[in-house]
Amino acid sequence: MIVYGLQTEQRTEPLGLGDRRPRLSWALDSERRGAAQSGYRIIAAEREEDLDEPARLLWDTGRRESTDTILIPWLGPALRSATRYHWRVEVWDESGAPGGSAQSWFETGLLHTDDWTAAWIGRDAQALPPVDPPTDDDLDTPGPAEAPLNLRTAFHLSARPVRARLYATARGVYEAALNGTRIGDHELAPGWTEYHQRIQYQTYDVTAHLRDGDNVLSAVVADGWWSGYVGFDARRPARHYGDAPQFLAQLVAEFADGSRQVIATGDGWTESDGPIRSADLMMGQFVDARRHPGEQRPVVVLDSGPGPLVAEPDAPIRVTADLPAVEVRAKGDGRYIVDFGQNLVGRIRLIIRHARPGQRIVVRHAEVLADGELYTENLRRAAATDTYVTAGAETEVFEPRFTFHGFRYAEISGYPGKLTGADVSARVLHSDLPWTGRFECSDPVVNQLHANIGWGQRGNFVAVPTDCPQRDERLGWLADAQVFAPTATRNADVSAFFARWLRDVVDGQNTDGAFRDVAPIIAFDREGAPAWGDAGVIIPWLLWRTYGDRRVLERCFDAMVRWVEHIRRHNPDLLWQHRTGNSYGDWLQVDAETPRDVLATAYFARSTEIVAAAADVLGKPAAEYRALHAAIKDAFRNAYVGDDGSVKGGTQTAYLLALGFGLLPGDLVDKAAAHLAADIEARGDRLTTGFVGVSLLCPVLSEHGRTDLAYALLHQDEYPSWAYSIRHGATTIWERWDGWTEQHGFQSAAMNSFNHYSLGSVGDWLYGRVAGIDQTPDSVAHRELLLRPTPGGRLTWAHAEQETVRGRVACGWSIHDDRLTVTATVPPGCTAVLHIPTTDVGSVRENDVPAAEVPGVLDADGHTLRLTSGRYTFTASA
Ligand code: RAM
Repeated sequence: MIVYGLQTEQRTEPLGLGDRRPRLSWALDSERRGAAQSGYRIIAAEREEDLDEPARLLWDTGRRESTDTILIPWLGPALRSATRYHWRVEVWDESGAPGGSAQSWFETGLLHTDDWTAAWIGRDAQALPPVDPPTDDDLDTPGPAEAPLNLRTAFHLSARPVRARLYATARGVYEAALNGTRIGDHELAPGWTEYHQRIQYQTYDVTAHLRDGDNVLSAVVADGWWSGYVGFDARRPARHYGDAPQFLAQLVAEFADGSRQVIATGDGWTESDGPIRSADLMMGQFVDARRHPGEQRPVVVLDSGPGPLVAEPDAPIRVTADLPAVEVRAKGDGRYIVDFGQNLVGRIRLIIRHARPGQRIVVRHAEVLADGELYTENLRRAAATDTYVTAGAETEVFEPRFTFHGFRYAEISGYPGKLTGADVSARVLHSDLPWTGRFECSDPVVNQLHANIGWGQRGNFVAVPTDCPQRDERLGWLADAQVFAPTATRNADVSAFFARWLRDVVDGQNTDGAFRDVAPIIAFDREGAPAWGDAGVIIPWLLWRTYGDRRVLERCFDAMVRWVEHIRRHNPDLLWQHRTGNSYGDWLQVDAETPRDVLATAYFARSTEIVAAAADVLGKPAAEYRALHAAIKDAFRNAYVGDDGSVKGGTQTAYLLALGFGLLPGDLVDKAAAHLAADIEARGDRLTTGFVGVSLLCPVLSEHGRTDLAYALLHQDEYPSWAYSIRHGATTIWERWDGWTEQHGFQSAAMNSFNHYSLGSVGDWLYGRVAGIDQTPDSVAHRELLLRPTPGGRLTWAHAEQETVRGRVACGWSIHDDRLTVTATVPPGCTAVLHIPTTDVGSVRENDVPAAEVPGVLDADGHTLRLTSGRYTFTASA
């Protein structure tokens, strides 16, 4: 057996961990059928070499008879701040023989308030020429952003440190440097959280940056989410959090003789102008490369004390790819339009040669073209324009650092000389979550759909799960996140990312128990709408099911209960009609308005059902919520469901909610499923679902024996469909089915993003049904897989893989000449229920061995095999 993928608090070797009782996990791999862990031992020490010295261990669990491999809490001695802990896990296999070992480490951050000596620093506004106060016009016309802070301090070290860490954060977004060299690869740090509640600090290993003698620590801090434009609130200076950026940092150097030196923000730091004249996430960045840091002015030291600082618990934003231009088109008037072939999120990198000083290069961005020119109307107030004024050096590189754009095309004007593809590329940035999924099939359009979903996920997981990355919005909309989250867990390890964002969701809850529409709260202070607020219940449950994260469920549980109680309190007849916030219904549906109370009540039932299930998991009383769930179902049935299985409104989404959330009595299920199918068929195999319904569409059809229809929708390429957008060049998921149509061209620019992940929630079904990876309803963290490879449509094969917390899961199928082949990988310690979609159950074999006799097959019953761990390849008649 191989032990691999060691994690501490759902991250690999985290530096600057804030948890005092972090949880340790590992994954297992083995080709052997039936491989499983029967026991483990964890040992830990402060020095790596001490792991081999039993007397020097800090913690030793001894051999524990246990199959547990995930999220095992640290029960060693209390962790000290700023300390690295090495740990090793040894496992025993199913026969009790040694089964392999692996080791990893984590390092704590500053765990105690009094570890901090740094103070917040900022610009002394008095020292600057006066600026006009904002007028009412500023509310309508975005003004230029504030110039970033250029901060520095010089210090002397009398030796090279043996170890040095920088702990830093900003109210704004920052990049730090030591002796002129950038530190780390974080982008837009510290990311975006509900700043009133907490700001994340980052930890960097800066040992190699420091030298014996004089050193300079510097930082550039721009507005970011703190004081820049956020959402569609155009106030300037923005008053969401603060008026101007601030910085806080503490560098701790440790020397061979055991002494320490701390350099912290506070008195003695200075501030100056720099080449970046303005930088804003939405507006863009303006750089005048002729300008050098000028006169150094003292900073002001703001409130001391740490403020609400927390260690960054999940992966930072990073640049993860560099896409070359696929086409550079000269417009003949000094402008170029560059196509990167992919709608992406990030910024461009431009190389400029032999410019004269003072030449002004302007870069604008757009997702799509109209008549060969950038179409920017849908960006609304986001100027998304970067400007670079050349210094006049032989070679200059322009890459804005404190902004990001959603774009496929860039228009570059003022470029000196001839622009070629070699001089420009697109830097892709997003929260750098480990990519864990792969899906592929025989149909290129479906593969493009999967790629579009993946790009939508990358581009919209930027600090928080956003609705869109390009216009003046980019908010953490709850419904978007909720419907897409199951797909997101397939593609990437989103455990720590969502767990962190859920803190903002929970903090946003009002005193009446209402979650909101967005988190962090910007612009909307109202109560969450049905399917929006419910994310506060649905996502913690998903994290439990997918990752086995009980702590996040515990942490959210009271808030989940309060949400359900909030709805019950205002809707005593259990139909959710009051306090529905800005009830959006089945947002962006196609001519099929689902009654809002039907949708709301269905979600009320779903959230209540989850609360009951979560109570069970946490050992809390569940009966009340189980009874409430049954009562809501009754109310739903009595108010909305006819004896013929019809559901009020008769829309696809009305049926999908009733079926998908299990709200119908047994005798009406088939009838309702028939109504659903009939509606789709009557429209020529077309969908009408919006954001909310679409996430249930294909899964519910499959669950009710109509995978054929789900495939028909998957392959449909007339409007409205996924493939329609692909036929018209989409490389991401559009916000609206009719973002652009042959008949009407662009939808209203007031709301028309070409990179919204919600309608991409079908990705979960591609993995779960087309390729066939799922888990049984009672399984947690893939302990018992449900593998249902499902041939259909035009496909001749499909295959998916997922790196789960227990190990790698794979499932796939192919059909050639009436022969069906099904492959499955089940990680050690897991079992699987595998459905073989054959016409002849007697024909199922591995090599020449009949299914029931195949080693590892625990049980064979008709189309269904129960498997122990291992890798399998079955063949059968198609
Ligand atoms: C739009 C957002 C988001 C949606 C809300 C209701 O502005 O883009 O996708 O959740 O509206």
